[in-house]
Amino acid sequence: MTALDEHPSTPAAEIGRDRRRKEDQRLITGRTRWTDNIVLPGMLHLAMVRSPFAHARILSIDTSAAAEAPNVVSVITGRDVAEEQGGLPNAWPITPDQVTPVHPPIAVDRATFAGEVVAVIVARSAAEARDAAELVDVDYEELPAALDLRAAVEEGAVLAHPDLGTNKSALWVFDSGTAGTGGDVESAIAEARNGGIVLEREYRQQRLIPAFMEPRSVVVDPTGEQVTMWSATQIPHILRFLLAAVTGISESKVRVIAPDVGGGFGGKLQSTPEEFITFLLARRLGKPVKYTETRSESLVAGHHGRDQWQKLTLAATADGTVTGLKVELLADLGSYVALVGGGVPVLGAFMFNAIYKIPAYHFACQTVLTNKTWTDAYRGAGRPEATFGIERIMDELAAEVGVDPLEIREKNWITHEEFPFTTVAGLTYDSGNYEAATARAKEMFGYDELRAEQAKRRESNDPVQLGIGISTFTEMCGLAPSRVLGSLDYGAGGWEHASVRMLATGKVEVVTGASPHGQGHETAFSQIVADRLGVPFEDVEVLHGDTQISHRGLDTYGSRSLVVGGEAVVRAADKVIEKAKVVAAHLLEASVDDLEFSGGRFSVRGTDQGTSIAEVALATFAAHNLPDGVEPSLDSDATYDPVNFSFPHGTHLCAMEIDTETGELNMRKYVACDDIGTVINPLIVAGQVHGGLVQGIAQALWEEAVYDDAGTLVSGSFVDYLLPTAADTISFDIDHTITPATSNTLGTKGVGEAGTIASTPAVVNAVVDAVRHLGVHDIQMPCTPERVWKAINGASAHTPTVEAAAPHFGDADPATQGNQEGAGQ
Ligand code: MCN
Repeated sequence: MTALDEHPSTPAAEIGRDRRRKEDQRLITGRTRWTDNIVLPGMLHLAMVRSPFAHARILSIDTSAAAEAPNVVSVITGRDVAEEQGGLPNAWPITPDQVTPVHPPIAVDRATFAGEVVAVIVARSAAEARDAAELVDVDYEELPAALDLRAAVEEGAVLAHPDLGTNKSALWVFDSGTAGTGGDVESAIAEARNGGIVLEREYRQQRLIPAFMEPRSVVVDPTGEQVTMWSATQIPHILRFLLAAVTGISESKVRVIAPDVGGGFGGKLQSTPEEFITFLLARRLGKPVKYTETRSESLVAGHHGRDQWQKLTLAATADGTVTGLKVELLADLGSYVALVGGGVPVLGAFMFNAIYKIPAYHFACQTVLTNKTWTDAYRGAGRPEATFGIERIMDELAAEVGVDPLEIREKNWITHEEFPFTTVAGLTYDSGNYEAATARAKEMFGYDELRAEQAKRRESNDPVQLGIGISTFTEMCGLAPSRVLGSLDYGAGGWEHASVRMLATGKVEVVTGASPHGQGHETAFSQIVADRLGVPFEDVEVLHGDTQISHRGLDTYGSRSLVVGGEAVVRAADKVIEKAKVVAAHLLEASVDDLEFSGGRFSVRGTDQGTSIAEVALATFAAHNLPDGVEPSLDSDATYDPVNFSFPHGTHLCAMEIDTETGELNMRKYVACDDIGTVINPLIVAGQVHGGLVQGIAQALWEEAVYDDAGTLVSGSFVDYLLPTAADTISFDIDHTITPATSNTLGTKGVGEAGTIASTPAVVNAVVDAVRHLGVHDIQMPCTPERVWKAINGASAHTPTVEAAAPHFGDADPATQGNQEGAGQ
């Protein structure tokens, strides 16, 4: 029995309702306060001097001209603060022997990527600080830079950190045979080589930049009893803990506030050098200090995401039943191991088996240090990469067997009767129905009609070919449970905290430890509480993002806020009802056992006697007539730590038209049928899915962080980094099937990353499907018209065979990635 069943007659008026977001009025009318809008008396401003070299020894820094510049208060180099600046934390050492370079906020002797801070100007205005930064004269000795991920692991490679003696940071391995969750993958492959199918494929996950709308900004005020930091961050609570842990200042003397935050996508799941520098200098100078990055700084020095080489070996029987999967990854960490950077591919380790019953599985990831911007979580973090790999190779398997890619998926997926299902990676999927989501997606897409059109175009040799891409994805989200995170050596837990405060007037304040930055928690959580307590939606206020208001929390990432934070809210609200029931029974002169609660009213069963929760709140506030020993407060807290992840899934279908003469791509249709359990706010969810889809499609078609041979980010502005706008996309068709999650009261699953995880392979599968009959089996992302054209023109017309599979991992020349004929650039 769920907690919802305990209040069966509670009207579910709000859950499932298309409420416009409460937050939007203040956001879109400019009546909010972004961090950069904060102005404090006597505030100083910072500008960063950043290394133009990917790898260089800092011989000397002449700050004299900058120090003389108008209104410059101070110029600081790494050497000036070497003793006190500490090192930036890595919260997820994925192996005990992980090689983790010390990460000083300001480089001291050596710059390790182009964009690293080497000196800081403090001035009375931001403009003056920036002008003075131009006057700092740094004498660098340029060093050889480790820039290519695959070259970096070879014998005798250039070292990103020569003192460490290696670029290999950690090797993380999961083996189903050893773990007892499945068989031995090598035996499965050996068996498949004998009459079955073995496919070897390499996929490149290009480097991406989480281009949030609001650049990162931080203000630190050290002038009060506490040091207060405002930061455009996703993680105010974690940041407060880290500031205290690194600097030794008592946590109680540090207050972190995340005001309205303009997007993050994982890019603000970080404790940044800039935050630590601002904190340090504000305390040193005893004055409020602000730093707001420029867009260029954001692109070059905010962390990047993805950047992997994946090698997959899939074993199957001749009819396409998968018997084993081996995954070998190289993951580029950049020049430091970021807060959770090393753990990102580990999250993917649990998702390569996806929705399929794979009897044997081996996963090995080598994380690698290079002289590039450090990488960390970017929307989906590990799971989009895994989903891409498996969904691409399932298409390859279908081509090899000669059946429709949906048929091969159906042959291998977990059927709805088989839930709960423990996978070969050791996770237990609690609920799902892949058949239902696929059937609905096919219907919306007009699958059979489009396949018929595709056949016709192929037959008539139409210059514009049609491709159909499929992605039947699942993901693990709702980051928690603490014990599981602990078993993976993650440095924190995954619980979430909430308080529900009944005000005297019957209005309600909800405090959540989840810290939204665009997700609409104020609206969705108000809907949950309005239903739970039977109060009007408008009467609920949701507070968050200030460690002094919300003293406990683990913030927002990993699509965790609803399934973990929302459940904490439900549990706190239920405690309010239990407390109020005691007072109501007293006021009604009835027994607690005779009371029922529905629609915000306690009534005595079988009578017309009753009182509203608002009346009980007022009576509790007055406290004139409470039962003996009952405290005059209905306020309640809950800290929730789930026992399992949440497993959203869905079927995404994409139709792409490809002009075979020019390589031009045109998305014709995109259908997403996601199962995210109970939907709290369909409008918010649609926004999340749309935004997620665009981000995933952008990886498939447009975005890439490109470095030149010297290690300079050449896609360092929005002119070169192709971030799409609404005008670049089509109108999506979305719908939902619902199999409630069993891990939370409301039956919800997360949605914040689903669109991004699912869409990339759907699009690339569609692109490849359009030209597969021309002999192409892969095109490296982003699938630009040039790459598509080259793949078509360099390819012979035959279908890839087992023998002609992709080059062996580690030996492949990046220039020939794309298909076995080496034309997919
Ligand atoms: N929701 C719902 N019903 C569901 C599931 C979710 O109504 N069954 C609502 C939730 O109440 C919440 C929103 O959808 O308002 C997203 O919920 P959830 O899936 O819990 O995700 P989080 O709130 O934890 O958000 C994190 C997720 C991640 S990891 C990234 S990255 C991301 C994303 O959200 N970054 C975003 N969405 C973003 N949206 C915006 N605008 N900006 C970002 O930076």
